Amino acid sequence: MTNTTQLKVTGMTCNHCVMHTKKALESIEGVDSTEVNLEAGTAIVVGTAETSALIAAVKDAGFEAEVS
Ligand code: 9UX
Repeated sequence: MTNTTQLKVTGMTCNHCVMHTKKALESIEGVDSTEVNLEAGTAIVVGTAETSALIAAVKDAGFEAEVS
C-alpha cells in the first residue's frame, strides 16, 4: 500500500544537506517521491517503504529523524 509519511528531520543546515536526505530516502526500495524542506525540518515521503527504513536511511545520511 502506498503511504505518505511525514518525518521530522533534525540536523540539516543547508540545501546540500537536503539533497543528502532526499537521495538517502529515494534510494530505498519502494520510495516513489520525497519532499524535503530545510526551514521546516520535514521530509514527506510517498511510497510503500516501512517507516523504520526511512528513519534508518536518514540516520545513515547523518541526520536524525522521527515520525511527526
Ligand atoms: Mo549541509 Mo554540509 O551540510 O557539509 S552543512 S551538506
